[in-house]
Amino acid sequence: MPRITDSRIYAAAFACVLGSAAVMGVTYAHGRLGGRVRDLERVEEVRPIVESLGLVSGSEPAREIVAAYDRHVTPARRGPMDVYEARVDGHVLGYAFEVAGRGHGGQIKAVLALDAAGERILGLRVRRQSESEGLGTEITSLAWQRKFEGRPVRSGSTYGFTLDRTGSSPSAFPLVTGASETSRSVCLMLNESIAQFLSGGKKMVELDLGINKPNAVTRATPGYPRDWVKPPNLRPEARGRSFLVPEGLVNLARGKPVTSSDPMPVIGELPQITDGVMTCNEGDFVELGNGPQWVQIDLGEARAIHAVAIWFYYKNPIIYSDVIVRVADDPDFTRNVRVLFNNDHDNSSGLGTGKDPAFFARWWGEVIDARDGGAGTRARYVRVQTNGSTGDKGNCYVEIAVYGNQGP
Ligand SMILES: [Ca+2]
Repeated sequence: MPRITDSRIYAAAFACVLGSAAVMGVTYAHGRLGGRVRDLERVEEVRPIVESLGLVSGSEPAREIVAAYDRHVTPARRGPMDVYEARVDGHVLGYAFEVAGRGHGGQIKAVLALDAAGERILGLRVRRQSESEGLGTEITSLAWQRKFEGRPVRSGSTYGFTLDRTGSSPSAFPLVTGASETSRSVCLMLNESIAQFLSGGKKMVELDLGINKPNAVTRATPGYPRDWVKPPNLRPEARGRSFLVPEGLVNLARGKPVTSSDPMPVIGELPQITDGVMTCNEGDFVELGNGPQWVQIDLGEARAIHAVAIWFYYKNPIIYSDVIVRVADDPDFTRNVRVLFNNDHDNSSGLGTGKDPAFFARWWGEVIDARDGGAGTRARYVRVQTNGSTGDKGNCYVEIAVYGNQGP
């Protein structure tokens, strides 16, 4: 009997040992496999970061990719924004950060790297994308991604790139062949991230003028006036220019009182200029007398203004003359007067020569930049002046919106 007991004990012990060994074996294998998966995931995680920063060429073995990350890159914060700081020999080489946006077919993720001064792009690497076949392969190609290297991140007051089809300037976005929606998404996603980085990490968004809501505007077909003389300072059409502002701005002008150099308009009434109606049909516009005329909005109190959007009468192709936009602390424009825009190239309106370009009034509105480096322009009174126009309408205003912070 003891032998049976022994053999049972041995059998049980043997089974136990065997089982443990098997469990250990599986655990070991799983651990190794899991480790390898984690290693691979880590390589894929850090590869776009070190490649965009130019720390590796991309052809190195996986362990060198990871080693370059570990040696040079530290996760850091820029205000509320997560960035990767890269250092070489104790000096900051640059910063990389994740960018994300929605493309035509799904989400696009990439890593963008800027130099230490925040002036030029070091590199761009697309992480993954679910754009449709063909369109996606171009944005993941090294050739396309390398088109961004060395490009300036700001031109004048514009962050990032413009979707200018004819442009060959350094700020012209490298268009994706046959994919205007993808180009638009990627361009906007890069511009928003660049603006956020340059604004100390504060989230920046494209200014929403409300023109994409149904029937918000009259979609007049762009064209040219008959027998017109082209102003020497006429700029190309600027539709689709991305204008980035801090999140949460509102139209401070909506419903605010309007005064004018012509208190008795030929057509319409002054409150229509701030009533939020941007359509351009009969009865939607205010026509002032001939010659230099202005309209003025009192915001009620001084606010940080980031943009002034103007819709002149736009149903016909019209270029308004001597467009001058100013802000001041008092209604008579004697205190702290600042010029936001002036395209009076020959000083025919007498407020000084302006270097801004002439433009066609269009349904997408004219956005005047008041960001002033990011903090906005602080003022209570906004005055927009014109001196007639080329075309058949004199000084005709549809709407003026003033975008700024709701609070003080
Ligand atoms: Ca209106």
